[in-house]
Amino acid sequence: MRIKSLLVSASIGAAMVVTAASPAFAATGYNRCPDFKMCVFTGTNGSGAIAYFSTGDGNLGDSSGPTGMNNNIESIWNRSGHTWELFDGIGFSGTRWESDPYVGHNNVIAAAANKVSSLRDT
Ligand SMILES: [Ca+2]
Repeated sequence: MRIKSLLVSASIGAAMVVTAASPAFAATGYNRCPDFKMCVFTGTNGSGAIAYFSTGDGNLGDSSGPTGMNNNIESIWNRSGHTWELFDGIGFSGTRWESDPYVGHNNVIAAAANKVSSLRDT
């Protein structure tokens, strides 16, 4: 009887692990952004593909770092704790926009939507 009892307990334990893991796979929108990162999204309101950075990327159009983000960012969440610069050109050139920390997530301003080609932590 003791062995049977232990098997039942183990079965319940396994089921609980599966349940607890499910929300992580169901993360959507802005909630995909890890702590302490600069997150960018291809769609508005945290939709579409996500990429996130610790220090930045001098050319979103090349194969180094995330791909598919060049001239394709529509919303951001700066969770880095630092101000970031975002640029229309590669190599931190051209029109420059700033992203302040601690202001939550937002769609980028219309002038910057689908324009950012490089970005960096200041
Ligand atoms: Ca650009």
